[in-house]
Amino acid sequence: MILTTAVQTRFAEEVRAGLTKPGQKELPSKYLYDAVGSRLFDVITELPEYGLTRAESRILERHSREIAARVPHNVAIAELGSGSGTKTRRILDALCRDHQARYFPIEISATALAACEREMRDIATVSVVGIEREYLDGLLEVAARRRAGEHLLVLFLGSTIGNFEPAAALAFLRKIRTMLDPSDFLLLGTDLLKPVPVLLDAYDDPVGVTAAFNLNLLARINRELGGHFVLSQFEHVAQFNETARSIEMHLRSRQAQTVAIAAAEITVEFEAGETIWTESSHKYRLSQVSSMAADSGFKCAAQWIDEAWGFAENLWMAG
Ligand code: AVI
Repeated sequence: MILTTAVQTRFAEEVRAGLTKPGQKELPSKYLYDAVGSRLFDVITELPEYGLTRAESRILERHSREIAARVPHNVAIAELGSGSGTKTRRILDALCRDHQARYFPIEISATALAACEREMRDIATVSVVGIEREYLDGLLEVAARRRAGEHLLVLFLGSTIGNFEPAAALAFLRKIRTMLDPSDFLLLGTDLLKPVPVLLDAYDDPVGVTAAFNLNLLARINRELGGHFVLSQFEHVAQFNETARSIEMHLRSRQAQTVAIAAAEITVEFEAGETIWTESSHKYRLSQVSSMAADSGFKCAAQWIDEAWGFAENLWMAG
């Protein structure tokens, strides 16, 4: 049965727009994360070829105390896209060793919020208030709940910022800045540029987990929108875009074919070899990270780097 909630209607509209636009067909990467996609992503983070998550965990394991020391005691923590909250635990443990704090995980997935609440349950000094919203709406709500004299620390980990196009990333960071007071902070994870073969392995692993993660988007369209994609007729492609310094995921049509998608009211023609662009993951130079801070109205307060993989955790101050 095909449900037509507001969310499904929006999904159908975005699929129609992306697959009927002239030139490069595309699908928004946010739709990679349904229940199946989120689980596959969790497996990706464990793959030997995908070092990003382990690099950030190492930084947080080694430097949480230093991060905590730079942030005022009277702080509420808001996390954009908390996932299950495992990495955040390290920061909360350090921040709330001897004083109380409120933690607001912001997530569109109720399941992820519940997992996050479970993960933090036993930190006696932390009270968790889950916010089931899109990132910026959620942050607006947290800012509105701020108590007198309370500072805000916003967490945006995992280099999810890299999944935004550069102009959109800047607009997003500027919007965050407008919601903060000068003595508030943003802790931002950024994956650094590294040799192309390393990136290609990370986004096209030999076990095929990333391929399954990408192909699941077509399976999701079949499940939720009455799509007729034959998955074996598409293949996962990871390629490096030198100009954008981003690794792109595509789904390539193995042959000329036509695919109907009922809820989107479209029939899409594919040429043999034609691709659907499903995600970009931008990789940064340190100078770019500094420019992003300045261009969005933040000041770099501190930076921790994992040299083994190439990942920077950045503490930016809003003032
Ligand atoms: C969530 N995001 C930071 C991941 C990345 O590395 O860009 C998503 C991902 N796509 C393929 N593998 C991982």
